[in-house]
Amino acid sequence: MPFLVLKKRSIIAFVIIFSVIVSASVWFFSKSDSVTVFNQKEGEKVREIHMVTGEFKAKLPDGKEIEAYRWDPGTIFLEKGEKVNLKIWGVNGMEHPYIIEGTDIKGVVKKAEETVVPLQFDKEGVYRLVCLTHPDKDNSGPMIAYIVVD
Ligand SMILES: [Cu+2]
Repeated sequence: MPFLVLKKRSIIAFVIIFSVIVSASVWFFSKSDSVTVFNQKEGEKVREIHMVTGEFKAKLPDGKEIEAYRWDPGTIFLEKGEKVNLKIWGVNGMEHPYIIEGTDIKGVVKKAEETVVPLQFDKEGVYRLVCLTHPDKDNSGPMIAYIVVD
């Protein structure tokens, strides 16, 4: 069966080409995440959603104070594929380092600063915007907002 006779060089070349294709597709599919941070083109209409950082405080009968930081509003809605600039105005709390779960979006919202987070989701679902300093009630939270993509 002469067609099975392959030169060692062509086998090596085949293996190299094959592994390049495999790693390229692995890279491509791992990159095609559910979210893309878009680059804004000039004159392009991008919807804005506004949010602030807020704080709830209460005094207990024993004089002890409890507090919870919040994103307000706590739920926002986006269409799948829609471009939105999420503008977060830092009011309460000095700094809120945040992530959006399921994406590589992260940053810090600071007091008296407006943080603009460009959003565009290719997959439907509910994504959580979480403050890493105040993620739950034991850490003056839960400072979690829900991004509903539909
Ligand atoms: Cu926070």
